[in-house]
Amino acid sequence: MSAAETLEAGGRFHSGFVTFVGRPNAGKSTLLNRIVGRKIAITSSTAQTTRHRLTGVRTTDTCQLVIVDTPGLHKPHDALGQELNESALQALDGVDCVAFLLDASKPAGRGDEWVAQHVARLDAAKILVVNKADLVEQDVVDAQVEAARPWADWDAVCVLSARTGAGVDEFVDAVSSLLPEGPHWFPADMDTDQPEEVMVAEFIREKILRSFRDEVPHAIGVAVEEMEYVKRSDLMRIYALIYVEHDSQKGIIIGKGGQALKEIGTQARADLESLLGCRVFLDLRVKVKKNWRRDVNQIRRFGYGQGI
Ligand SMILES: Nc1nc2c(ncn2[C@@H]2O[C@H](COP(=O)(O)OP(=O)(O)O)[C@@H](O)[C@H]2O)c(=O)[nH]1
Ligand SMILES: [Mg+2]
Repeated sequence: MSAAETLEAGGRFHSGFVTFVGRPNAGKSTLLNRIVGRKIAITSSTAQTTRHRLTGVRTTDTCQLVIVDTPGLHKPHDALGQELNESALQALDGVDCVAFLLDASKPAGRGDEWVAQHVARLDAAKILVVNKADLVEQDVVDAQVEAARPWADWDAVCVLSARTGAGVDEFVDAVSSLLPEGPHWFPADMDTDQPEEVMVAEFIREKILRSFRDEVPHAIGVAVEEMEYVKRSDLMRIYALIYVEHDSQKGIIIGKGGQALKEIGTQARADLESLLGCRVFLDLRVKVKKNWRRDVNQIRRFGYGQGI
């Protein structure tokens, strides 16, 4: 029987809110993109890549998963870190299901256990997810599962690779079976709650995260000043500002003869054209805003953490 037939035969529609938690870099945003079926969340190997709490929606004939991706939980070092933690913890309130992600390639440690302790206390279905299974042998996966098993009362255990997609359908099935009966919370054709301008700013920030090391990625904030669609040439003109904290960082982002900034622009434009489905003209400027990461108002103005 197909899913649609099951519904007609008296099965009820299931839906609910699912939160992904786990330490930075576990692969939460990659898994979200994989489940939604297109890139809505940025990813990188830099910690604190995700600064927004964002929602991705996957709707099937029988079920709707409303997935909340969070900045990873970690020990905060500054106001930005604190905001990101608050945002991640708040996202746990009242959800139907929590998926706790572990990176298979890093031995489960105290940091993971700390996150799992928050999960264990929740009145929600709990799934242990061991991600990045493509990177390790089966015995390593088994060891991760055994290490994490006592941390909470898991309703399901899933081993998968968000990168290759292996095991992801099984994970979606596991979540679906744990969700209560419920309505469509979002229209079936809607896959994210993020405004276009926020996604554009984030896609630009992703290129910076992937191009620079050390402090630079953390010191960056991106804001879209203006987006203007020119119908005649099917072109979106985008004007965006990249904020840094110090003059030296501005120099690094711009690079010799503007080369580094140009490269960021080229990479971002390619991504933005597939996001927006039209040609893109991208104007990027770099501005210094001293110590913005200590300024909660500025953090929220960017929309990071709990946003405005
Ligand atoms: N090999 C491998 N890499 C992955 C997998 N999932 C995520 N990654 C990589 O791990 C890094 C962190 O992923 P991201 O989704 O940004 O992690 P987040 O901080 O938990 O949201 C990125 O470089 C991803 O490409 C996976 O299943 N296999
Ligand atoms: Mg992320």
